[in-house]
Amino acid sequence: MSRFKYSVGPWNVHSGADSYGPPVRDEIPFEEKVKKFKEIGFDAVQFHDDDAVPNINNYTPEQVIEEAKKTKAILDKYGMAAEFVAPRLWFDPHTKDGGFCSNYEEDREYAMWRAYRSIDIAKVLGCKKIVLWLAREGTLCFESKSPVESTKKLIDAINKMLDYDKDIQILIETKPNEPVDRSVCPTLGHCMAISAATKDPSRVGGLLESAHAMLAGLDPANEIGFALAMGKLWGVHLNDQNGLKFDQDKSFGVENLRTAFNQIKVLMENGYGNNGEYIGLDVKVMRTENQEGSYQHLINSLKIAKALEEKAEKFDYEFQKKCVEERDYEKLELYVVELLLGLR
Ligand code: XUL
Ligand code: MN
Repeated sequence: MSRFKYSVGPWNVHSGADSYGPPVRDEIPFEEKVKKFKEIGFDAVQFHDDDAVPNINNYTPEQVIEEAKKTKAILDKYGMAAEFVAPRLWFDPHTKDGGFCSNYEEDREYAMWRAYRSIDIAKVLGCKKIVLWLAREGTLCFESKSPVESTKKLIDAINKMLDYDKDIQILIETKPNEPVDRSVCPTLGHCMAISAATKDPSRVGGLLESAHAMLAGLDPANEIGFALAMGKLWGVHLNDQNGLKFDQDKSFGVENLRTAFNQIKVLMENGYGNNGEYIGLDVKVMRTENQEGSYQHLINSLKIAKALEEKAEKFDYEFQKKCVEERDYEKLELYVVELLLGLR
C-alpha cells in the first residue's frame, strides 16, 4: 500500500515519433488511456489545455468550457481526478518565439488566451493547479531578447493569471534548456525568486522534474528538498536521465537508483502528499517497444517508486544518527548502497 497518490499525462503514452523518425505504434484514444491508467494504479490525470480540449483554437471561450465537460465526464466514468492543466505554449505557430516573453505582442496575447483557457478548463475538471512548463521562454540567440525584460514579462503574465482567478495556484515546471538554449526560469531557485516577485507569492510555487534538474547539473533530491523548505513543492515529475544530454524521460530509477531513492525519501520525510499533492511520473517508453509495450514504462516506474518507498521505510535513522555522531560518512554511504542492493 503506497502512501502516495500517483498521476500521469496522456502524452506519456505515445506513438514513438521523434525528431528523427515517424510513429512506430498506433495512437491510443484518450478514453482508453484513462481506463488503463486506472487499472495500472494511477489516481489522477495531468492535462495540457489541448489534451482536455483538442483543437482548442477553433472554439470560443464558452465552447472551450462545454468541450471540457466531455473530458470531465470521462474522468468521472473511471473515478479519476485531474491534477493540473498546463497551457501548451510550444506547438502553435504563435509560440515559435515563446509565449509570454515573445518579442511580438500578438504572440503574447495568444499565450494569455491559452493561459486563461487553461484556467477555465481547470475549473471544469475540478482542479486548482496550473502548470507552466515554459518551453520556449528563453533564447536561441542571446541578443534577440533582453533577459531582464523577459523575466519581467513572465512575472506580468503570472500576475494576470492570478488576477483572472482568485483560487488557482501556479506551478512553474523549471527546465534549463531544450527546446530553447537558455531558459528564463531554469531551476527551482529561479522559480522561488519569480514567485516572490509576483503579486501573490502564496499562490506561485514549483514542480520539479527529475530529468530537468539533472540537465541543470543538479541533484533532483536536493532540488525537491529546497522547494519543500520553502513550502512550495506542489508537484513533481519523477523520471530519470543519463547525464547531460537531451531530455530522456526515462523510467524512474532506471539510471540513477540512489538519487531516485533519495527523491522518494525526502518526499516521505517531509509529508509530501499531505495537502493532496500527487507524485507525477513524466516518463516515455523507448521507441523500440511494440504496441503491447505502450504502458510498460508506467508499470515499471510505479513498481520502482513503490519499491523505493519500502526501502525508505526500512531506512535505519538510528544507524544514520550514530554515523553522523561519529562523523563516519563512509560507513553511512556503504549502508545506503547495501540497503539498495538488498544486503540490509
Ligand atoms: C517537457 C515536460 C512536459 C511537461 C508538461 O520537458 O516535462 O511534458 O511536463 O508540459
Ligand atoms: Mn514534465
